Amino acid sequence: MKLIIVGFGQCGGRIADEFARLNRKARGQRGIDIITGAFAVNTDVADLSGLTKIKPDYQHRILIGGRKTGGHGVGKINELGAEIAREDGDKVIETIRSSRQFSEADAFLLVGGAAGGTGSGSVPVIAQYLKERYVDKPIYTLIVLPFEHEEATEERTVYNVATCLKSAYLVADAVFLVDNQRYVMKSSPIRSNLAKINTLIAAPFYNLLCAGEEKKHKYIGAKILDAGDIIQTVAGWTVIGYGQSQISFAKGIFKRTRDFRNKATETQKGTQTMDEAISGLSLKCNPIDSKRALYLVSAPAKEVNVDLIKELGTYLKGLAPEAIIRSGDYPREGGSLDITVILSELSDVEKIRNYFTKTISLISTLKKRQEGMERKDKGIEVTLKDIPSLL
Ligand SMILES: Nc1nc2c(ncn2[C@@H]2O[C@H](COP(=O)(O)OP(=O)(O)OP(=O)(O)O)[C@@H](O)[C@H]2O)c(=O)[nH]1
Ligand SMILES: [Mg+2]
Repeated sequence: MKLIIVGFGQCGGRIADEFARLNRKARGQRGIDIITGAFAVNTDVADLSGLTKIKPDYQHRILIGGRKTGGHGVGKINELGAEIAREDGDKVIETIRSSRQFSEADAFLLVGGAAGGTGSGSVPVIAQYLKERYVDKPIYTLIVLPFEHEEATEERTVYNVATCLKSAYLVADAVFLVDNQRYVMKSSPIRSNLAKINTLIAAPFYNLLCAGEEKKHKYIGAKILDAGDIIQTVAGWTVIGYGQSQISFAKGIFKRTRDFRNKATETQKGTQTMDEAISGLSLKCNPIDSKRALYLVSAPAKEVNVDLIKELGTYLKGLAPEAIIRSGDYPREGGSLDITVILSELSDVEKIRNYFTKTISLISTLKKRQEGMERKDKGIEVTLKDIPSLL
């Protein structure tokens, strides 16, 4: 599958940069393209300058709202981010459309951090613009949720997240949810290392996008997972995960013997890897709530057999009984078994629901506070009114 990737704001731009790096890797290692264009859109000049893989010209790094912000961002006001995106949306879309490989793309992926201003406000607006213009290409969004400490210290954070998520969900074909906090737990020593987190966020997409683009016979699986399967699977609230285990040739775990013990270990290794993919999903959710799912198994050709794929299918069906499950295999060289899992069309996601509830109560608190202030402004007059008079 080939994507046009557009990153908005600092977070979005950096993740788009990471996808541009993945495309170079795909070209170098596999001779294929998975990204037909990588763009960064921002109200902040400095953030655009800090990118490394997205081409540095103005046709790939797009400054918006220059007049309104003086090139310094919108300071976490996502309504302003949205307003600027509405004003400059045509410029953004025109720039993307005139890129060389535009027509080759199967879908769009728009990326942004939900808690900021620029990305949070502009991802939904541009998604809507694209949706109105391109009926034949799905519009996906990838929304990054803030670290816990950001929510604790700033009321605005939760509000931005809720409004961004709701708006993106309304217009886009799917919302990939990515929780920054998950990656802190996984790699605590690099707590502040966003670059490393971005690598982990983009990594599950690598084999997934490559699998359907392979041209070399030996890398084409028995069951190819292509753009069509992905498009059929990805809808609404969506999470993605990735697991990997080393295949130990020395111990002969994956040796093709007829010994029943080898077969048992082989299946066990497969389900363990799938467990790892599920426990490492980009946002914690309950697989029972997903209505569509897919898994891709990448491993040396002689290690993947029909039985393993089937077993994994049964295993995933057990976890996500209501989901329509698609699958594929992707023969690779090397010594690892990699499994990518997508759970999609989730009917409930606790964390997202909480953002909405918190924001609703925040809005009523703000309203009360506002009323309180108005009363205070009127001073003694207001309280005077409620005191019984003797006259
Ligand atoms: N994973 C990841 N998260 C990031 C990165 N940069 C910022 N964030 C997160 O994104 C949110 C802030 O959004 P930004 O992208 O900085 O904001 P912006 O879209 O540039 O908007 P303004 O700066 O307010 O104009 C916070 O939750 C950050 O933790 C990054 O490179 N990777
Ligand atoms: Mg910024």
